[in-house]
Amino acid sequence: MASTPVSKKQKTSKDAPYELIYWPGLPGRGEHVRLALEEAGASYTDSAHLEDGMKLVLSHIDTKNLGDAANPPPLAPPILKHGDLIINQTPNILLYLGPRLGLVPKAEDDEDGIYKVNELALTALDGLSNEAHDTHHPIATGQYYEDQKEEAKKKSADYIKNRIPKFLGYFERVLKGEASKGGKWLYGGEVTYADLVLFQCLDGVKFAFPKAVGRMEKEGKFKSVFEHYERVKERPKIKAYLASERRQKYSLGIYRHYAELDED
Ligand SMILES: N[C@@H](CCC(=O)N[C@@H](CS)C(=O)NCC(=O)O)C(=O)O
Repeated sequence: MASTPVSKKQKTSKDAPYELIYWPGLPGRGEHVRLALEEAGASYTDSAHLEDGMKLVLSHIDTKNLGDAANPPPLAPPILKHGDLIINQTPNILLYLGPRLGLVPKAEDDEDGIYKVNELALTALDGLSNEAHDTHHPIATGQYYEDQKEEAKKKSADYIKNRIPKFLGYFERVLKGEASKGGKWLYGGEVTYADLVLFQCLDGVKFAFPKAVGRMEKEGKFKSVFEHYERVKERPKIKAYLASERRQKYSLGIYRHYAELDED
């Protein structure tokens, strides 16, 4: 393969702190990045806790921003800045951080492991984050929930009946599968960022639909998934983070609790 011309190489100082740029005031998709950084004990700044955090986010997604010589402009947060590198898209950020934070298998032990971890994270984000958002905004992201309540009710009923069980059932199989290497973690017998993503997604869905998910937990069909959730929650650094002020409360983001959308 031809080597990259020096002028096109991205300079990234490994000593630079990670900078998470995300809307202040809610966990949102930024939480997946935070959990990875927290689990690894990495030092990072978070616009959620900076005085001008909102301005910083807006400056990156400003329609006048054309990016720079090496970085296209981001469309939406979360955004990660690391030295001269600026990237966005949650799973893309995790793909970048995974090897740096020790949250994917080492390439020398498992060359393709990173792609397995990424597929698991993408699957959790598809079904338990993106689709969870669509339950309260099934028609238009730019319109109020109140203007699409009827459709949201229908969407949520289907989400509870068909989609949550489908995705929890999938992760139940993953944890029972041989590639999990023992069923403690999703892949390869060690914690990876996919475990953190699934934890955060399930935490959000539990918040949004406490009755439906509570019932599913009691029924015992997805026992391994709920045990996995508790296992992630009890990891010392995650536990300390969740108890800290850095962990923000759910608000008007992806995961919203509207009692009328939950089951009776
Ligand atoms: N696929 C992107 C979605 C990014 C995204 O939708 N970000 C939200 C906040 S969680 C946002 O600000 N969206 C603005 C918009 O879509 O107009 C990712 O995973 O990062």
